[in-house]
Amino acid sequence: MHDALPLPDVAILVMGLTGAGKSTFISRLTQEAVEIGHSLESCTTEVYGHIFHRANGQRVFLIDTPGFDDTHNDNVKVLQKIATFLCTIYDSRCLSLAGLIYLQRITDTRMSGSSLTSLRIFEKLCGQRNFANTMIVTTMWGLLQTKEARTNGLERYNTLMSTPEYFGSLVAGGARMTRHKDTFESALEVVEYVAERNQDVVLDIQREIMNRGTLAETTVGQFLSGEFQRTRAKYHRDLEELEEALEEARQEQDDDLITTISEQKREYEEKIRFSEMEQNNLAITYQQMTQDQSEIYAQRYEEESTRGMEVEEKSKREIELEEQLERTEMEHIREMNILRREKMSQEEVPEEHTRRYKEIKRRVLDQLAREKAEREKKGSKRFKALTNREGFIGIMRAALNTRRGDPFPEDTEYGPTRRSSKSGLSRGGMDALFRRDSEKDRPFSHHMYTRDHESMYTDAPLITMGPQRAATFATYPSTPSPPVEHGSTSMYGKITYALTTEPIGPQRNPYGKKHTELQRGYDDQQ
Ligand SMILES: Nc1nc2c(ncn2[C@@H]2O[C@H](COP(=O)(O)OP(=O)(O)O)[C@@H](O)[C@H]2O)c(=O)[nH]1
Ligand SMILES: [Mg+2]
Repeated sequence: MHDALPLPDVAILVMGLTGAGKSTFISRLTQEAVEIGHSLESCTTEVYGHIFHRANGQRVFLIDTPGFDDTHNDNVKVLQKIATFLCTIYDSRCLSLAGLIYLQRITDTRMSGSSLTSLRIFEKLCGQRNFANTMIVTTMWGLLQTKEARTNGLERYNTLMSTPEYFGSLVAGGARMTRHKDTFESALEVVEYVAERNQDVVLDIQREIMNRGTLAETTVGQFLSGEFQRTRAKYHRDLEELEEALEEARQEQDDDLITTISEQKREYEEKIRFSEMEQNNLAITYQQMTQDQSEIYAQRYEEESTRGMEVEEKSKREIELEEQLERTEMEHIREMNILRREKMSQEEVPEEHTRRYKEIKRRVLDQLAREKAEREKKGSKRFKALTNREGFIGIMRAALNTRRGDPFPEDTEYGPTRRSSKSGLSRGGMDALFRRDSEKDRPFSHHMYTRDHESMYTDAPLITMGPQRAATFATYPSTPSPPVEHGSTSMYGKITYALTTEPIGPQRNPYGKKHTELQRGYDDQQ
């Protein structure tokens, strides 16, 4: 009976500096060009989940992320995008994180400033207790072509692994390090290892942003704030020196020097302003981040749906042509029969008639062939548009939709809610689940399963559950499970709920009832 439960989708976060080989790694595995036909302008500027089907049928979303890079100075924006993704999946429980992959080029002869910043950001975002869920993957071994280069590469590999400032801390915390051979098999090995461990990772940033509200207040946010302040302090020191030099130049009345120094001063002042602006961007709340993103995903989803429909209209035209062909043939046979019945000799069957028939048939067949070719050209797109409903954009859109509005309202028709990191599904998420089922106008129950307690169900309303109640359910006697109508799974710590519309047990539709009634309904059952 547990077979009815499909293996839940999981996500693996892939991070690393720009150019570390993240997109390439993912495309080795999914064997598709990673800049594929979805409407994202570029995979390296957006977070995007590429689907990989494991041999056991489970879907793994490999989450390609934009890299942190000092040269572009938009680390805050990148962090916002990654944080939005992470917090959305955590809050809506639409995907759980099975683990993390961090990519590093072995060809880099030294760890640059941006390499170190990127690595520190990764560490802070994860939190120490997730180091063991990380796979560090070194890339570009193929570029080391001489024996000497390879020896040096291996030496660097060991240094990276043993130096605390580099990957040493991660490795000491239980991270594994490996060499990627830039093949499907090599990528598969890494991903299978992570997927098989299936750790249900909750990162520090996911937990923190729910508790603390803004990105600035998270560990990684504080780290970046510190970096901004350090950089600005340096700029201010440089400015003071420039100020002194300017004073000297003024005394010496050296106009050229005055101009040069003044320009430099303006440059530094500009840098300071920019750094302040960037740091201010960290003050964004989870709610603000998701609001922007949910609009983006809604738009992308629309675009993809429209494209899917266009292709379907084309095949309607094909059907029309096929019908026309059939009609022409029928017509021809009918006319032939009439002629025969009128006892005209075969020789006398007007050649004109047959010729006309053949001509029409050829014309329709030509058109049909063109339509088919056209459709085949677009065929893969149509497939994508349709699967995307179940794909990354569809899932994110649905998850973000449940995020609209205040995820932690003080008061709802179900009663007061408390803002708590342990509160499980947000109110918005619950509302969305309930509304979905009330639309179907069927009594429904909740099917619930956990990692430890494989399967059990109850029709007691999910909405009344607090952490303790969920724990009670987890020990509730198990009952044969109905087929799960999938689509809404949500996780609550270790506990995963799946919603089913199969009527089981005492039936009621609690949607719209008051919190207290639901509570009583559940308590009566006990
Ligand atoms: N030789 C070699 N080149 C690679 C490897 N991985 C990535 N590249 C190349 O490195 C460049 C950057 O890779 P990309 O996947 O776009 O990096 P991303 O920014 O981390 O997504 C591309 O030109 C890739 O073709 C690898 O394992 N070996
Ligand atoms: Mg990329």
